Parts: sequence; C-alpha cells; structure tokens
Amino acid sequence: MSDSIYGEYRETMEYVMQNMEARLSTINNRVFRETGEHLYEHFSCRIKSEESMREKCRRKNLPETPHSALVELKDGIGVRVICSFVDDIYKLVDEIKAFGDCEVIREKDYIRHAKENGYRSYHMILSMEVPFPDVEGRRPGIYLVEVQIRTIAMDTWASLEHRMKYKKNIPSQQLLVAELKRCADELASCDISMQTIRELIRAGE
Ligand code: 0O2
Repeated sequence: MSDSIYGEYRETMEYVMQNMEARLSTINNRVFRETGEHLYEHFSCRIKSEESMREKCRRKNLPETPHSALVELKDGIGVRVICSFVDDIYKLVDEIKAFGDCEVIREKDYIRHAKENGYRSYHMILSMEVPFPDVEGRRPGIYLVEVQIRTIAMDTWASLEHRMKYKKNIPSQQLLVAELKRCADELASCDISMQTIRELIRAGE
C-alpha cells in the first residue's frame, strides 16, 4: 500500500505527463517545419508535490485521499507553456483541442478576461484517456491535466506576484496591490505592441 496521496496511480500520472510532453514537442517541431517559427518558447510539467496537494485538500475541506487528489482537485498534473506572442497562445489552444483522445472539461480565458489583480493566462483542464485503470475503476482510465498557457511577460508577472503573495502583513498592502495591477496592465500592453511589431515584420517580408 502506497503512502502517497496519489496512491497506486502516481506511475500513471508520470505516464500522462510524459505523454503531454511528447505531444507538445511534436506540435512545436511541426509548426517550426511549416512556418520557420516555434509556437511556444518552452514548457514545464509537474506533479503537484505531496505537501501542496495535501495542503490544498485541507484548505478545500476534502479528505486527503487519491480520489480528492485525482478527481475533486484537477491540477495534480500541471503543464505550463510559455509563448512569445498572444496569438500563439490561441493557436496552441486550437492544437490541444484537436487531440483526439482528450476532452476539455474546463476552460478559463484570463487573457481576454484578466483577473481583478491583473493575472493573465489561458487555463484548460483536459481529461485524457489512458490504457490503465483510474481511481474510479475505469479502464481505459481518465486522468486530468491542468494546462496553463501564457506569454513570457504574463509568466514573469505571475511568478513575481506568486512569490510576493506569501509576504503577508507588509505595510502599504493596498498600494502594492495597485502597483502590481499597473505592472500587469503595462506588460499586457507590451504584449500587444510586440505582436504588432511581429505582424509588421511579417507584412514586410
Ligand atoms: P500552484 O501552486 O501554482 O499550483 P483551484 O485554485 O485550482 O482550486 P480555480 O480557482 O478554478 O481552482 O483555478 P484557476 O483560477 O484556474 O487557477 C489555478 C492556478 O492558476 C493556480 O494554482 C495558480 O497556478 C494560477 N493562478 C490563478 N490565479 C492566480 C493569481 O492571481 N496569481 C498567480 N500568480 N497565479 C494564479 P494554485 O493551486 O493556486 O497554485
């Protein structure tokens, strides 16, 4: 019996993660062959750490079980893809939606609808069919993957904001929130400018 919150399904989660990595690499290579440009800069995949998953279960009043970690919470397997330009994000979303064996079960466009604090990113929860059992006893099993797609600028902001979130009780909290929001909006404006520059370069080629 495993002590992991993911139980006996941890190995299949690794399989799903590797499978996603391979698909993303294939997409980028194909787009590069077709257009001479990559669709994304880089990506990272992770299985949420035991500690974070257990903490999230407690925060959401869920029992610390494989069912909570694999079904109730949907970000046990996470993929973050970083693109150079905003329109590449939407092209990648279309590529991912075209996967034959995955279904998008949740989608949030925090780019067109930024969060109040300025956070921007495209989020999807995919359900992927795999030839192994899942926690609900199905075979083929269904595993969930959270995909976050952002530009370099959005990622820079999110990383810094995430780090600063943990520094509580600092003076001028309100001012900092407003400043962070201002930075997010300025970066979003830079993203639009960079895309316009790319379009102008392409038009002149
Ligand atoms: P971690 O440590 O990055 O995994 P959920 O929070 O997943 O139960 P929800 O609210 O539907 O459900 O999720 P949503 O809105 O899709 O956001 C989930 C993830 O997006 C977060 O995961 C963060 O990674 C990222 N995110 C969302 N909002 C913000 C934000 O304001 N700032 C930053 N920096 N990241 C954000 P976790 O589990 O919170 O954290």
